[in-house]
Amino acid sequence: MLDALWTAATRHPFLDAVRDGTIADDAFNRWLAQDALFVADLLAFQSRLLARAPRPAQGVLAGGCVALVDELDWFEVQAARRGVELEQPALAATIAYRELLERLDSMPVDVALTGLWVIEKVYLDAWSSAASSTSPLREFVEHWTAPGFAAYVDALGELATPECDGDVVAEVLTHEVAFWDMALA
Ligand code: HMH
Repeated sequence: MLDALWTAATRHPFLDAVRDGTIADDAFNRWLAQDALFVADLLAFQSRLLARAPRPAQGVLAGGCVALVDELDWFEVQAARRGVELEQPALAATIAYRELLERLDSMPVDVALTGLWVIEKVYLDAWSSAASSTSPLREFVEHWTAPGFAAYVDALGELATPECDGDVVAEVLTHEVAFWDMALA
């Protein structure tokens, strides 16, 4: 069950189309604007999580917050290049994901840390599946599969306890699938 969800969230027609260079511009641009909204929500969530994190988690989480601020800058540059307006209303999948992040606030800190690890691990694996030396979007794929990001995901993995928190793993993965689906809808 969880294996099937991991696969659904990391092997998606959206990612295949990015790899093959067949993704429609409007689909990619819609996804990009929604992901920028998600990253802003994630930064807010991660900042709240940092505030209640145990000592050994503080450094990784704080570094991740800085990386998310840089990521928002990077989205602005990419959006401007592509002529994408980032001030867009959040679509249903983005709103539902934000609500999950807010619910994680009232869960035990180790459950929330596990949720965060899934959020980042699934993204790394998903973009790895879109890798191709010929895709016109390879700059994006390379950005989200960079070694520094993989090291961050590993560091979060040291803090996560997915074997204890299967429900939150499944919930995050379900929202990830819905997020990719949104771009193709
Ligand atoms: C939907 N999941 C989604 N967007 C992201 N940017 C990440 C995870 C990783 O930060």
